[in-house]
Amino acid sequence: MLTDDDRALGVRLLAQADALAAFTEEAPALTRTYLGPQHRAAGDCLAGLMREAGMDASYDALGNLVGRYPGAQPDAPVLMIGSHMDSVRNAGRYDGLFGILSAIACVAGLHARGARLPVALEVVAFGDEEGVRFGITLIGSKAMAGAFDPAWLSVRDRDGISLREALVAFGADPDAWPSVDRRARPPIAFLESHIEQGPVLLQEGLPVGVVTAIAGAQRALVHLTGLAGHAGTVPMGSRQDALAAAAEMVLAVERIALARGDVVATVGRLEARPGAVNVIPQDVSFSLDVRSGRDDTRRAAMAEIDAACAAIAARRGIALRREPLYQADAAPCDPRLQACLAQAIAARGLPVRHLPSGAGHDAMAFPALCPMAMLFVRCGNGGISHHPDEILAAEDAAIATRVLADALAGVAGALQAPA
Ligand code: HGY
Ligand code: MN
Ligand code: MN
Repeated sequence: MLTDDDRALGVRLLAQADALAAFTEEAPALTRTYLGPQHRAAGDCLAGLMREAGMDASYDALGNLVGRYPGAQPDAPVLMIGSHMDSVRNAGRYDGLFGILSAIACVAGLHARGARLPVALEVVAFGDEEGVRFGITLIGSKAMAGAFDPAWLSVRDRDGISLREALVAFGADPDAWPSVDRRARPPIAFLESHIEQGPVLLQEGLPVGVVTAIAGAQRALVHLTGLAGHAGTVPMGSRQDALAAAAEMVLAVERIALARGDVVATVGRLEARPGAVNVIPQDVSFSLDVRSGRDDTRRAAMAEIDAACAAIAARRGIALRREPLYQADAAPCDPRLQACLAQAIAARGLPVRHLPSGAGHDAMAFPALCPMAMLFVRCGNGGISHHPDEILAAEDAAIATRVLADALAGVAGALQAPA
């Protein structure tokens, strides 16, 4: 049963998300990419909320914003919570942001009571989870887990700006990236609350759910080179049309994923050059995103896709190069942390639903560093996400935040207990 305070909390969280949605590069659409001017503006707004909640807040060397709320003891171990503040293009306003705002609200509740936990809390707003600007993803969370690749500093965005240059322009320090690595003193756990971005909780009438595992994913760019020519004079039978080849490959990707059932595969971006109406396309690049809850299945599907694309390219006289962008294995959520979340849900008289995450999250970078778990909150509108019609009810935002706050108190004890 929600109290008036709960309702007020939910309304406040949605109002904060609305305010943060104003920091966009493509108004009226919401697009906020890593290290852009809106990243800084939104980060400064979040830093203000962190400070009001009794935290000190600062950016690390890679532009992640970190808020710190000391524990009951000066050397208390760190429990990390948070999510990402970047977005996809034309995004919804709760993807990532809800996880940050709900984490800040948990700390604000402790601060209001002058309470301290046996752990220090660190709230992190990761700067790059989506990978929109540089094609890489999980840059901040991977760096914390010791998986940052300094070669990424040379990767350039579509305007030719390198990650190094973007970090310097942001006021961050690219050469200090090792300082983001937490392996020397890892947090005891990482907890992320996040909208489900799917229909399960909505269909079952549940406000929250406990994530069991995060699907593994592989991303690549496929570059095709054919032969440009005059659209009016080159006979159909002697063309090396890179766009026609790409079209056949895109349908092959869909066919292979459909046939396998436990794989999803998406071509989200396709560029054809020279892009003139009366010229046969010579150069085409398209993105590939392949995911599965099982890593062996995902790898087999990617191999089948590679073979199908190679055969199409050979038959059409097209050169093909696949540029790997990113790979993350499926990440299991720690059973003890799942139990903490389940207990906090049950204590509120709510049914406990465990479910996997088809979407990737910062939490998937953490198993290499510390135990992690995720709390999902129901989205409305059929669960649509990565879309401006993403919906979160104030009541659900409040319930999820209360569950997260209750679970935090239980985590310290749970992790000291034998696994
Ligand atoms: O792509 C994903 O699954 C996440 O939204 N970055
Ligand atoms: Mn997303
Ligand atoms: Mn997200």
